Amino acid sequence: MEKSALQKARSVYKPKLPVVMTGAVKAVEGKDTNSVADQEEIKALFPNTYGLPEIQFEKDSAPAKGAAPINVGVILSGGQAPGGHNVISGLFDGIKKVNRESRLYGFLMGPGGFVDHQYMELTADIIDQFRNTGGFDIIGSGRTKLETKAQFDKGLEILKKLNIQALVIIGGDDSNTNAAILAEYYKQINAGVQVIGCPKTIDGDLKNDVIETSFGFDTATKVYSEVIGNIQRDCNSSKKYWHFIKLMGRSASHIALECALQCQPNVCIISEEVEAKKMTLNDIVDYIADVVAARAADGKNFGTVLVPEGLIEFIPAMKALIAELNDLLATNAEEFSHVDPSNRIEWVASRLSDINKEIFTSLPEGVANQLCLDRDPHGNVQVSLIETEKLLGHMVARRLDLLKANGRFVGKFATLFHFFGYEGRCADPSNFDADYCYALGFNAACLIKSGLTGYMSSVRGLTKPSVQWTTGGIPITMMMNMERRHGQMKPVIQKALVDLNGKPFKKFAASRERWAKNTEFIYPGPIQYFGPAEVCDQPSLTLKYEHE
Ligand code: FBP
Repeated sequence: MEKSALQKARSVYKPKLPVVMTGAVKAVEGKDTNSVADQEEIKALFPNTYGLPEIQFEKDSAPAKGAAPINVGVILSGGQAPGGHNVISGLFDGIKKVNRESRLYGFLMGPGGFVDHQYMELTADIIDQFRNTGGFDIIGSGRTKLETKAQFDKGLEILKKLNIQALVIIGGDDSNTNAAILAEYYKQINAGVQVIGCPKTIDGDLKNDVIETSFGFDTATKVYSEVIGNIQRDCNSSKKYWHFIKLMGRSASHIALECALQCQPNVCIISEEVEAKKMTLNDIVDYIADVVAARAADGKNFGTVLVPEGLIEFIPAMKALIAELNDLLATNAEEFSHVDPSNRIEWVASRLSDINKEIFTSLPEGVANQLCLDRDPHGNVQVSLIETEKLLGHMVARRLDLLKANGRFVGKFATLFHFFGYEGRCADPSNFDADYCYALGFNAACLIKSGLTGYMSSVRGLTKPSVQWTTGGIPITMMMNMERRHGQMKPVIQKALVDLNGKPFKKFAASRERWAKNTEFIYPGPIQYFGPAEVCDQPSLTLKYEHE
């Protein structure tokens, strides 16, 4: 693999491991745990792994004893997130520290590789090529859902063949939910295989009281903020465009909120607030149009609007439409697949209830079509593919035409559209993510060595310098509740949406009127890997405000 100058320099970066992990550690048990809700149901579903204690690692002063080698398998699951390679290199170094003869196997292209026995051994040569790099290309990732007994049994065959004692699943809330189910199953059948999860997703929605953030959020939001900042500077230089910028993040608006805190745009929509205030699409359009008109009255015919990609699902009327579409398309999948693409909208409209038909047929054709596309394997609408930013831009233009006719808008409204998502998912991890991920992987090796299963690797105190972070394990069942999925109640890890009473949102809400009226753009610039800690090692503002 040919490397850029930056890649070469970056490959020798040594992640700053928490001090506690630099020598021998012992696992100290905390209190027994309970699930966040629905305790009785979760307990009944996880009789072998429910209620386990939290684990914290402490330095062990006892003389180090030699330990047998451990063979470990690793899976990257779901969307890419910067730092995945460092989780794997931390895990590799961790098991090699236990015994030089330990071996690490990577299952290829996600959980599918585990079920289909596609794997490769990750040797030191391979690992060294990928240290501190972005991407998941070391072994690839995939979205196959690991959920059936047949898959678990098939996977066990290869684990046994390779003498693997533990499987590490690096994934988001759904993948870690499945890790917990797998851990429970292997314990129940005495398979002799431990399962450990690691919290991954740029979306930032896998977090709670005990998992402070998912890895990748820090780097991805820094990449998006750099580009938003550049656009803002361009916009403030020519003063002639309104930029509508959609940001990835699935349902939650954490990414949009973090970018707003970093860049201070004129408008940022937060889906969770839209839902809480029961706002309609027209309410959102009116809000943006009023900001545009007020700035135009001050002679400012330019600005930026940040739109979270999941917005459409949070507008109550759209939510109801999507729910009916989900059912309609799931129950008539075969028939729908034969409908000529040019007739799809008509086919769908004729089968919807009157109220949803009215909304559906009022949408621009592109958006209506996008709402009918395939769902992902977890049943989610593929919100990244819906051009919400264009929908809003066009509707705001129509609204401004009306205001103009009434003499309430005196300016110009020229729009440009952007979507930032994929360009942030494989960036070289920031120092924060490089250190955090390496610690998560190294810590996973410690959890394995301690004989634990059904735990998520947990590294905390993340607003402090990384050497002061604390490490341990959290029983995954502790994060679970029961939710309706595909028409059935299922145990799942509770997704964290933006907390409207939390400090990050409050900081944003306290400033947004000023940012709308004035031009108070911030230009964060690119991620810095070398230089002073205040430039290179800062965590996200979301993390900082949540823990100050
Ligand atoms: P994960 O939850 O798997 O980490 O996915 C993150 C994400 O980037 C979302 O923000 C986005 O909606 C989705 O993946 C896009 O999926 P795909 O890569 O399949 O297009």
